[in-house]
Amino acid sequence: MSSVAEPKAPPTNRRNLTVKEYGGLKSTLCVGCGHDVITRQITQAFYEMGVDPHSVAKMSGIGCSSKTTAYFVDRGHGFNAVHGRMPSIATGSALANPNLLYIGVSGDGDTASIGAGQFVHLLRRNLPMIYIVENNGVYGLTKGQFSATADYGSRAKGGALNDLPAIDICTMAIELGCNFVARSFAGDPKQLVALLKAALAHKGTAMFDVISPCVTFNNHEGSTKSYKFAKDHEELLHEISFVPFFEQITVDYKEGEVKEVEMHDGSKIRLRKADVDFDPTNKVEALNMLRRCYDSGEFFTGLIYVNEEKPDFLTQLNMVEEPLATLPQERVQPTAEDLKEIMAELM
Ligand SMILES: Cc1ncc(C[n+]2csc(CCOP(=O)(O)OP(=O)(O)O)c2C)c(N)n1
Ligand code: SF4
Ligand SMILES: [Mg+2]
Repeated sequence: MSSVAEPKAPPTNRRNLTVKEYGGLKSTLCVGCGHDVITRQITQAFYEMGVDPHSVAKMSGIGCSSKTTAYFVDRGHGFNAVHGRMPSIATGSALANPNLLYIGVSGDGDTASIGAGQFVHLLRRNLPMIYIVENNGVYGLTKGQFSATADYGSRAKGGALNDLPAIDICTMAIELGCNFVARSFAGDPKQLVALLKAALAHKGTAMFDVISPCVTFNNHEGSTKSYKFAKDHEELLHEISFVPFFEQITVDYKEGEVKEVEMHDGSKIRLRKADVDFDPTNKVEALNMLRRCYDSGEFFTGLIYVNEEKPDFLTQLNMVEEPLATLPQERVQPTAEDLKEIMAELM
C-alpha cells in the first residue's frame, strides 16, 4: 500500500509566521520592474527579523515606487501621501505614535525633485524610520522623463541627452546628518536583505538609495540606471552580514578582515572587506568616497555611513514613549499649580 506524504509545513520565524504572512496585494507594476524585486527583499527582511506586522506603518508618496507599499505587510498601517509630501506625514505620525515601525518607500522624483524640501528636513531631524528611494533615474509613472538623479550625459529611451548634473542622494543624506546611509542594487538581493535587517536595528533615519531599473523607460543602452549598466559597474564596498541581538550566542566571530559595528540594541553588522579599504564609521572618508564615485562614474554598493551615537528626533524632543492618543487627561493637562507657576514666570 502506498502512503501519501503529508505536505510539508512552510518554515516560520520566531513569531511563528510564514514569509507569506508578510506579503501584500498582487503587484500591478510592469513585469521585471526593479521595484518589485525590492518589495521581495523588504518582505524577506521583515520575516527574518520577526517584525510584528501589525506594528508596521508604511508611508509613501506618488509614483510607481510609491505604489509598492501596498505589496508588502498588508496587516500593517499605510498612508499614501501627496507626491513628495511623505516626510511630513511620517513626521506627524511618528510624533503621535512612536510605537510603530515606520518604513517609507519613495522614488527619485518623489524624493529628489518635488519632495527635496521635505526630504532634507526629515534627514536633519533624524526621524526614526527606514527611508527607501527606489532610484530609476526617471519619472516612471508619468512615462520616463529624466529625474534629478539621472546621470549627466545619460540618454533617454528616445535618445535625448541629460545635460544636468545628478543629485547624489547619499552625499546629500550624509551632509544633512543622516546616520545610516546605504546604497544597493535591486539585482543584489542578498546585500539588500542584510542592509535592511541592519536598518531595522538602527535608531534614527536609515536611508537607502537602491538602483531599481525601470524596464519600460530606462533599461536601454545609454542609461546608467539599467540592469546591465548596474551589473557591469557595481563594486562591492564590503560583504555585509547582520547578526540580530537575539542570535548572538550561535555566532562564531572570525578575526581578520572583518569590521564590526555594534547597533544600539546590541545587534552587530559585520563588514567583510571587499576590494576597497573603507571605513563606514568615518564620515569624511564616506563623503570622499562618494565624491570619487561621482566623478569617475563608479557605482559602489554597501553600507556607506553609520553612526549609532546621535539621538533620534523623538529623543531630542524628549517625547513620551506611549502613543499620544492613549495618554490620560491628567498627563496632558497642566494642573492649576503648574499653570500658576508658568504665569508667574511670564510676569
Ligand atoms: C503634485 C504632483 N505633481 C506631479 C504629479 C505627477 N507625477 C506623478 S508620479 C511623478 C513622478 C514619479 O517619479 P518617481 O518618484 O521617480 O517614481 P517612479 O514612478 O519612477 O517609481 C509625477 C511627476 C503628481 N501626481 N502630483
Ligand atoms: S513604468 Fe517603470 S517604474 Fe513604473 S512599473 Fe513600469 S518598469 Fe516600473
Ligand atoms: Mg523614478
